[in-house]
Amino acid sequence: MHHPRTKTLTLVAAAAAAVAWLPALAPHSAGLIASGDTFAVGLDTDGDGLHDALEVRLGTDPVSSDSDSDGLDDHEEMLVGGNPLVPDALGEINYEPALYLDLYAVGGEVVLQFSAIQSQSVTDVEFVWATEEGPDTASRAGLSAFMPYLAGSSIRSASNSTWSIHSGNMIFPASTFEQFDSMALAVLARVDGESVGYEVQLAHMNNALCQVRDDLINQANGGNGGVFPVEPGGQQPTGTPDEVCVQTLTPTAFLPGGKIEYQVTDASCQTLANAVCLPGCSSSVLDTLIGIDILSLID
Ligand SMILES: [Ca+2]
Ligand SMILES: [Ca+2]
Ligand SMILES: [Ca+2]
Repeated sequence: MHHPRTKTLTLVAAAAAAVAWLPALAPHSAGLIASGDTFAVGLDTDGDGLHDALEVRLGTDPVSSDSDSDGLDDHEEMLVGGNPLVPDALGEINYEPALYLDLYAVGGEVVLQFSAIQSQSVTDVEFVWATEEGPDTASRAGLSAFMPYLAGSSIRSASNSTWSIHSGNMIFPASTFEQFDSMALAVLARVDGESVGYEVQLAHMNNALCQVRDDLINQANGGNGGVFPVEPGGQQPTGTPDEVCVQTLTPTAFLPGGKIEYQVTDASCQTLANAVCLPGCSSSVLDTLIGIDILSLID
């Protein structure tokens, strides 16, 4: 009989590891503006594990843990590859070791949420970082370098009772992310013995720090890529829940250092739930964005 081995995601700091690979914390010059009192760091109103600020950007309902009422909560759907806005058949969900990483900013802080779904173990967790300055900046650093930023962690059962979901949050000064035009951050781990990774790509658009996504959730609206301002409400304090630009991003060049040049070949804002259009969205057609595929840099 198979006895699953259970090992918690142990977040233990090695002694005083150097953090020199983290960018120096320059003065905050780019001016991420808090979007009012709508969002707070760490707020998860419906308790599904996804912070409110992430939910408005994904188009999921921040006050309903299961936006599409299919029995899988929104956070678990992001991990198992379901669509949190379209009912999925529970019996057809294929549970596999997986990681998920996402981030948002409120005021001067960037919150990084990372999660793993596992049946046996999560080991060898690492965060990896790359900037536009070249491939040698894809420093591979131990988890310990991030430990000063860890704000919390949790473990809960998945809908499939032999699986569990590990989550953690880290909080960084926004200035850490403001000094590069484009960068990428990834989490790597061995989950149930398999090496898995998940990355987020960041780029500036119209002076707003944005996350480049090729998986905009509400693809029923025709989106197949686009950007979210990292801060809900976008760069301007509009009083609106969030801003988004649904773009068709066409890779036009694969550059050294894992960099991918995309051209925006179409851009518009349709009715992504809870979001409004990023100012300048339609005029971003023919713009180029540089994304960095950090996972390609590290095999
Ligand atoms: Ca939530
Ligand atoms: Ca659901
Ligand atoms: Ca679903």
